[in-house]
Amino acid sequence: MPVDFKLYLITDRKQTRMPLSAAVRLALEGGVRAVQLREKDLPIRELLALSQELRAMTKEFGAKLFINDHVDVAVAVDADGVHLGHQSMPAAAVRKIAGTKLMIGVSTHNIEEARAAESAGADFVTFGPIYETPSKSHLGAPAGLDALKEVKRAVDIPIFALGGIRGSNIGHVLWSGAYGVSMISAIFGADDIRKKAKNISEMVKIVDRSICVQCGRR
Ligand code: 3NM
Repeated sequence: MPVDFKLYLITDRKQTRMPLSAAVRLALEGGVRAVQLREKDLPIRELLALSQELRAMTKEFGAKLFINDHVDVAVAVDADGVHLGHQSMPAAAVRKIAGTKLMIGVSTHNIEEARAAESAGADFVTFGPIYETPSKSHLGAPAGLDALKEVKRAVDIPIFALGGIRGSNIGHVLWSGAYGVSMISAIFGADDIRKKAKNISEMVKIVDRSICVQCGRR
């Protein structure tokens, strides 16, 4: 399945000032076309209900839905994919269960993890944190753009830059080899989620186009 999106929005209902589904709808209205439901502390039945709601909503917009960690929920709601972290089932095992029915994204933090994800059959990785971001301060110093460039040289699958990504640094990460960008707070923390999502989607398109034109990289 092609990775046909460049902006990958991750949820965190604790950062929105409205019910999560309302916030996701605004982001979709603004142009987001890939959403990862990442609500790690939700009881499984609530997660399932929210996943069903977001599945219906993302379909309305022709957007992809990924479920963090829960392969069973992803299959049950007919999601497009699953997003795996280091405590999730390994990507190779998920591939065995789901075949090509699910796309697989994997969170990575260094070259080794990115290479392992690629070998295990992941469709794409997130790599981060690129910049300081409060929720990941326990991971130590951010990886930065040089590390992103190294990961780009190490793997062929698409890399989504993650951690502290906002409008002002999208150009830097895409020019450093990221295929796309992934974010929580830049969109869900905005006063006007729809407007911010539109603004960031357009920025990603413009930078991506300029990269294509200037060096024919993609
Ligand atoms: N994962 P924001 S950084 C959920 O590096 C997450 O794997 C990261 O939030 C990683 O866009 C991160 O608000 C938080 O910085 C991203």
